[in-house]
Amino acid sequence: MSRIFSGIQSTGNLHLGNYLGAVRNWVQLQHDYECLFCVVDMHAITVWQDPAALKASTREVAAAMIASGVDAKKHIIFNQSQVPAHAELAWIFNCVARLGWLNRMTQFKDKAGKNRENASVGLYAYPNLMAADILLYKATHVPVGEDQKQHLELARDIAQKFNNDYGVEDFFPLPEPMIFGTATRVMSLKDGTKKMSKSDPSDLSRITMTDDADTIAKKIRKAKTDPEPLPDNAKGLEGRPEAANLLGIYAALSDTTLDETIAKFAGEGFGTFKQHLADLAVAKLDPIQGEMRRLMADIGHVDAVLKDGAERARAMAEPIIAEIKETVGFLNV
Ligand code: AQP
Repeated sequence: MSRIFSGIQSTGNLHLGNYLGAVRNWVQLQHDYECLFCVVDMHAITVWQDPAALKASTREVAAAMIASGVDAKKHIIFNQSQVPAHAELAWIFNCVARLGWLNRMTQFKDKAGKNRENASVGLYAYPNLMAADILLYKATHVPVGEDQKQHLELARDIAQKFNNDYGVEDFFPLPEPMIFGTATRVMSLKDGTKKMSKSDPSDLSRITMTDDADTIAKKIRKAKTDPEPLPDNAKGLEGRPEAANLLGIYAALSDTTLDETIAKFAGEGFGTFKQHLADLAVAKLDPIQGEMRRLMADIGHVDAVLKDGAERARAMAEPIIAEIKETVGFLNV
C-alpha cells in the first residue's frame, strides 16, 4: 500500500490555510493510503519558540487533526521529537545533501530575510530534516502545498544520491508530491500577495482555528479588498489578488470550483459577499473548533493519542534506521 507522510509545525496560530491546504486533505487521503501525520516540533524550533507555548501548540495541532476527522487508530498521529530516528537520519542526510542544493531553497531565503547571518543552522538544514521525516518511513506520497514543492524535490534528490552513493538501488523510494486543486495557497487577509502564515505579525491577516464566530466575521469584514464589484469570470480576477483569495476561500469551504463561486457572486459588492463568506466560514469551522475545545479540555486524551502514535511510529522507523546505519557502515557491536 502507498504510504503518506505529512506534517505541520507547532509554531502556534494554526490557521485556515493550514486547515484548507493540509489537514482537510489528509482527512480525504486516509481512506486510500496508510498515513503518518506528524506534528513537526523539531522543525518548529528552527525559529525561537517559547518552551511552554511549543508544548501547548503541539497539543493544539494534534487536537486539530483529531477534530477534523483524522482517524488516529487506523493511522498515526505523533510528534516528531518522540522518534529519535528523525534526528539520526537528518544527520546522515546533512552529509548526503550538497551545500549548493540548500543554497537554492527559496523558503530559507524568505524566512531568513535580510538577517541571514543570524538565522539558525537548523533553519538552513530544515529541508534535510524534512527529507528524513519522509524517507524514514519510505513514504511514497507527500501531500504538499505549492510552497513545499521545492523541498520535496530536494528530498527526492537526497533519496537518489543516497541510493547511488551506497549502491542500494531503490532502497529509498522517490516520494511523489500530491498537490490539491483548491486552496493550495490561502493568502493573507491583509495582503493578497502574501500567504496566510502563522508568523505574520498581524492577527487580522489570518483566521485561526481558535477564533470564535464574532472574530471570524470581524476579520473577514476587515479583510483588504478593492473598490470594484466582483467579476463574472476568472480573467476578471487578474490583478485583484484579494478578490481572488476571498473567492478561492469561499470555493474551498463550499467544496465548489472557483468558476462556480465566481458565477454565484458575479456583480456583487464585497459587503454582501463578505457576509456570505463569514457565514460559511463560521458554519464550516464551528463544529471542528467545538471539538478542538473539547479535546483541549481533555489533554489526557490528546497526550494518549500522541504517545500511542509515537510508539507505533518508532516501531516502523527502527528497522529502517537500523538498515540505513548498516548501509552507511556504522559499527554496531
Ligand atoms: N497559506 C497557506 N495556504 C495553504 N496551505 C498552507 N500551509 C501553510 N500555510 C498555507 C500548509 O500547511 C502545512 C503545514 O505548514 P507548516 O506549519 O509546516 O509550515 P508553513 O508552511 O511554514 O506554515 P506557516 O503558516 O507559513 O507557518 P510559519 O509562519 O510558522 O512559517 C503545509 O502542508 C503547508 O503547505
